[in-house]
Amino acid sequence: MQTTLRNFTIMTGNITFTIIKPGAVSHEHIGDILKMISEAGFSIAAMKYTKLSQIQAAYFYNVHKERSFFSGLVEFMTSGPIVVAILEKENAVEDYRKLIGNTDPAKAEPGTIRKLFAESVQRNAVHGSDSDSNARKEADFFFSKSERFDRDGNFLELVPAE
Ligand code: IDP
Ligand code: MG
Repeated sequence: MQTTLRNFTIMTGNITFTIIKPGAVSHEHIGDILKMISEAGFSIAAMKYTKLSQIQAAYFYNVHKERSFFSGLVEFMTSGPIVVAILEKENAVEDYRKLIGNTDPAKAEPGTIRKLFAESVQRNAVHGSDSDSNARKEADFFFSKSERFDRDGNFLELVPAE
């Protein structure tokens, strides 16, 4: 039997990383949110249903460790299962931040994911990377090289964004 080796696709700046947070999962909004992501032109490069440990959540939100909301955020993020995914699209980071809306749902534009599904600033339905370099770091934290694919099914190799 012959095995054909697929190519690796190298991406710079065309991916972002998202989490559907515990509140949105427990309220059965996974399907609605994935539909919005798909209709906005993002394709799924990697995805899993998982649950964060305290250490994983603290590491992921380490940049906020001095903030007053940090311990509450870690508690919330570990309170139930989540969906983590790498999304691929041109200009992915910026376009996804637009699609999810402001951190505070009261300030989010109508029609954004957070406006529709967030319960509060903390329980704001989804995470979206804030830069190309963080998108890559977050994608690397959750997915191995053999778990991410481009639209043709080739392995997706991530390289540092300039
Ligand atoms: P972002 O998710 O829009 O990038 P960040 O400022 O990076 O917002 O904050 C990370 C997460 O921490 C938010 O998505 C939210 O869940 C939580 N958070 C941010 N600010 C507050 C706050 O003032 N009170 C409670 N939770 C907050
Ligand atoms: Mg952030």
